[in-house]
Amino acid sequence: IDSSIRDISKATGLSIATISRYINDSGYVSSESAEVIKKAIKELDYVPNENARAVFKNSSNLIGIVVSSLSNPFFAEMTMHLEEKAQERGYGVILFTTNDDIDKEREAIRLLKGYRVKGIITTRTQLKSEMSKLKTPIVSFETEVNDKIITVAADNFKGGQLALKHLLERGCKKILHIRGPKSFEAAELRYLGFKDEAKRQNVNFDIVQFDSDFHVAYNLEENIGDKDITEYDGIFVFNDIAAVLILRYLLKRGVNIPKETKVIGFDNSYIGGLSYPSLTTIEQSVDGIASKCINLLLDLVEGKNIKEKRFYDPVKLIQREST
Ligand code: XLF
Repeated sequence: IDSSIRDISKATGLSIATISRYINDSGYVSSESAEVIKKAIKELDYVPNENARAVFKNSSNLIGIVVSSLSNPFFAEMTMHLEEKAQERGYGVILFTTNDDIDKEREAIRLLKGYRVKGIITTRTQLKSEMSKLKTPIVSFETEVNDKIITVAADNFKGGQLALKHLLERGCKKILHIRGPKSFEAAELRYLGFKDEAKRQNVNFDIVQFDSDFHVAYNLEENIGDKDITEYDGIFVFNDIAAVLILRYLLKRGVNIPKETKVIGFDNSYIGGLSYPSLTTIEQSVDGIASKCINLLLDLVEGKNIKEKRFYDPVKLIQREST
């Protein structure tokens, strides 16, 4: 028994059973007793032991969030919104970060099951087969796990198309795409959209492949490899954090942005507004996406049957100084 329930019992002279019934709303308590207990709870500043409750009900009022990394501002913002929206609907959050490491992700899911969370939001999960077997409701951001699990994502393909169109409109002729890791489904779709539009417009572009987004700060040169990226006049980078690193790389080499080279990112995370020059980008609405993830997950948790399994959030061009 929660030790503070004993304190309430002592203070009120009522039995532990009566107090538990009141707290767990699990049986009759006379209105006089309820008043007395309520007063004691306030005076003793009693907070129920959520662990004990979870064990008792074999469930909690918590959802799990498994996020790639908080050092990428997009995911930091997304986590903030997810927590806020969960709270608005009466749920708390347990957070794990994985750095896109499969073993860390597996361990996060195992622990979340142990915490008896009601549902889980994953971000670009790499554990498709494990996710398919999970009994807990899931909403997957970006990765399409299977045709039963809900995926929420930006319209990444369309975003890639918009990026190419914008570079052409700004007069770019020699174009480069900094492509994200192939395991990021969203980044792949951005590349495919960019390629699709390039084909339609009959233009070519080169590619530099990155193996990560938030570690690139430490091995940017290695990721860029032998290519002289200062030679290009238009560069589409698969996300904002990588794009800001590219801005810095080019500026250090004396490239004038946007005069000589125009750079466009993807996300519209706050980092692009802070950089100098500020970054043109394709916005994926982090607020809208977080709302969608939480509302869909909690609808599932609360027993709703949701037929649609794919939700693509609209994207839009945000033009700033870098183009
Ligand atoms: O997974 C993609 C790639 O990076 C994600 O949406 C992001 O754009 C976040 O920065």
